Amino acid sequence: MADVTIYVPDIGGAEGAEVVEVLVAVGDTVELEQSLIVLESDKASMEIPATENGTIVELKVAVGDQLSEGDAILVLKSDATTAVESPAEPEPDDEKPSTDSPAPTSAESEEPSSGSSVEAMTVVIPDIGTDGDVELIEVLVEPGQAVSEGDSLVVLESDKASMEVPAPADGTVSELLVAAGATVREGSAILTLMTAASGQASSAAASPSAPQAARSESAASTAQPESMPSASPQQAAPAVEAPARADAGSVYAGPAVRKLAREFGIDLTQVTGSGPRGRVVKEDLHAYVQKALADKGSASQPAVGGSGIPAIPEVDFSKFGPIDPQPRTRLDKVTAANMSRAWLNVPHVTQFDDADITDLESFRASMKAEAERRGAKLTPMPFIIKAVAVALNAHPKLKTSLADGGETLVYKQYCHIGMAVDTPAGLVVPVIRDVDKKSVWELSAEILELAGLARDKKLRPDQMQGGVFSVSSLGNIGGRGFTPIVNAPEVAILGVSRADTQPVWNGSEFVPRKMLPLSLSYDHRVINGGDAGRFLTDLSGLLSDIRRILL
Ligand code: CAO
Repeated sequence: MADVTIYVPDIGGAEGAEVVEVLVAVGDTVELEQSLIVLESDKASMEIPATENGTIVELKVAVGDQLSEGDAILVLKSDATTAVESPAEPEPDDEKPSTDSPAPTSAESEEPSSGSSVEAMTVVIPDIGTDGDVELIEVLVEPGQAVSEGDSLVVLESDKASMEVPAPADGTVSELLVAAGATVREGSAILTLMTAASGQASSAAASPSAPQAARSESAASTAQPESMPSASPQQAAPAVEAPARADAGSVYAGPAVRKLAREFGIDLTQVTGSGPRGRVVKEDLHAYVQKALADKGSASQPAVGGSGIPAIPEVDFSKFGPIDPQPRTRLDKVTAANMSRAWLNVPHVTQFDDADITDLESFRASMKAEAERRGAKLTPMPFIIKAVAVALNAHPKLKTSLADGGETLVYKQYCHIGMAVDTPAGLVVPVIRDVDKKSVWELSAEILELAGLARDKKLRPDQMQGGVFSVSSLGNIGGRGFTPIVNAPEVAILGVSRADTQPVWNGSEFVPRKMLPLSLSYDHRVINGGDAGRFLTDLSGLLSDIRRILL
């Protein structure tokens, strides 16, 4: 990895612009375009971005310095590794594999007689759909191990799920650059892979499903992964996204600070700026959040719900008998935090109904042979999800979200539905897109695929985002009913329990009918009992006579 000095670019001829904020520190990993410092001239303030990904090794400026174009700002260890980090002495032309291929060092390359060479490729964490740090919980390979493109290299655990980073190309692991327990983010280098190269483009770029990896300078660009598309993480609860007040724009703060404030839901007008001329700097936001957390009970807390709730006392259970304390997975802890946040922020009401699915079950049984022919598993779930989509489109309020601190209700013209999946690592909610446009067969295949990916920790972040409503089915497990917690910022969730044959009065006699218990929890700030009742009645009707989903 090469040391790269970043200089002040052309700042419109401004001489002696003052450094009013240093946004990074030595040891920080920065990404291309990430703001490094804020300069202020007599005309404007401007943020100077990183010109490449890397880790900062030296800061050459401090707040108060006067800088002009060409002055050094900092030195970073660039992630843009060359295939040859320190090129070998020029070799005689007749020994080179080809005139435009990089000359490999003897330590890092071999030259098979075929004329192909071996390149050292630094594999980095691809776009994982989150701006923040994630924990690397497992390293699945070791130096010397041969891997094929797509083989899992490491396991990450973000606030949404566990995910595995696949090898971008065939090769042999030469060096591990991280260990389990490390905190990483997009762009962090994880290992060096020796890959076969034929003097052409780097193999990282050649693979469409490869994660973003540093490439040789001979290829001179970076691959954007398709397997990990860029997507902003879905907020688990509205408290984090509480909008800033309308007059926050008049607060003296740079874009990076505004972005951070938005992410934490901090009203900038409430923050006292400690920078020059009252400018709000990052440290002010940290101090503000710390104070808000400390001030339990204060109404000004930005991201903390349920203020003033007394904590449950810690108990030393070993006093009563043998115990076995187990560390919880990050996914479990984040799920717990999201559940508490949704529970504390959303006034929940749960409404119950039983859908008569006797005919649906007969139809499903009659389709068993065809399902086997198609290699499908036709459970009640695809019918339920399909019926939910039809009912949601008829009752669009059930798929809205609150915005602008409750001033606006956002109606969504798409119908992506989340499905809770129970996995050994914890609860995850993959999202089935455009349910209203898919057939029951398609949904059945997708449910099977997403549940499999969830259990194998292979869901991509974008496969867990964008849901408008969630369904949580415990039908395969059992139980007569439960009250699911709304997956905020969604406003409603359907709980499905185990269908059972019950005696149902038909007006003259009791008849055996297969009844499916449904429970609809909803956010009473948005949905009232009438809305929920009409939705649930329609949904039950659709499930009782599944032909109605065609109407
Ligand atoms: N009533 C009776 N039987 C049901 C049923 C219901 N409501 N729902 C499913 N079943 C049956 C299926 O028909 C299947 O039986 P057969 O193999 O005899 O046909 C069996 O249960 C197993 O189903 P499945 O779990 O393989 O598939 P599914 O489509 O019903 O569910 C999924 C898929 C991913 C939703 C489910 O596997 C799962 O993970 N559920 C747990 C979700 C959860 O944890 N929710 C709680 C979240 S809050 O903590």
